[in-house]
Amino acid sequence: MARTSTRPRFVLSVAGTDPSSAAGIQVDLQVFRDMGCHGLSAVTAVVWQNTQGVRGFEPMSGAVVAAQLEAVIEDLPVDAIKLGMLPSAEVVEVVADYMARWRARGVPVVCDPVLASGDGQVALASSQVVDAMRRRLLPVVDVLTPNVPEAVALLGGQPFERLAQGAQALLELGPQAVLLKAGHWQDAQVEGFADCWADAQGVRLMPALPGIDEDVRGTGCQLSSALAAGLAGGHTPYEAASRARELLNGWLWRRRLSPGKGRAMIVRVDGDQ
Ligand code: PXL
Repeated sequence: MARTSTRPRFVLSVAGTDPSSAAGIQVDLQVFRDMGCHGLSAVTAVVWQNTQGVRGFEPMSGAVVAAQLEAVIEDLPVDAIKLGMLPSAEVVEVVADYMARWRARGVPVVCDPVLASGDGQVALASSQVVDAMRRRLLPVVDVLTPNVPEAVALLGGQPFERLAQGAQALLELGPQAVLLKAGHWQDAQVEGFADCWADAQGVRLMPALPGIDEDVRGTGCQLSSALAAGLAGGHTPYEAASRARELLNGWLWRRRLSPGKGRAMIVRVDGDQ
């Protein structure tokens, strides 16, 4: 970690739950622990799901989310924040207000805009959520980490031809930086690069990492959590993003298992990184 202080780092996840601990808050807390941080959390939705998919969810009210965030902000140090599933426009607005308060204290905010289940089968947010994110949340975010379908939705349904164009257009919605995840996007294959970074310095493609030919649950949650933990440790946003991509790639290679009847997930039983 870049910081010399010995005070433990505290990272807050504001996200939905996953009883199978492949995604959501349960995995975010494991990533924070993996990276030497103490994890804090505020639940935005209780989701019932397993390796086969999302079965349903119950959104928390804005007041319940606010009460959880108030309990944290009044009491504990927070060095970075990761936002995951925000199930209603009301919750987005409450969270945006708290993010503005934390950022005024210098706390960086990573936003993973979860709009659908990882397999794309179940909508986890409505079009009102997308509007509220554009209006209220994106301007108070340090790093936005969408995949391509989420990026298209945030851009009002407007498809883009190149990743760089999409990342630049998202940057214009207000975040300080964008990590646009390529997934199986064709640029990634053609140009030998994966993922695109945009910030005030410009837009760049990030180097491709050794791919795995399997669809694994919870990768977006873990990437954004690792990025937030890197920021908590004092890394610059670009360094934290590069490091998070490499860590996730290592976890995919070393810890990928299929314990259930559905998609693979990352299983941590060894305590290493
Ligand atoms: O992987 C996206 C995601 C994030 N957070 C929660 C989820 C999912 C996908 O299903 O359930 C709570």
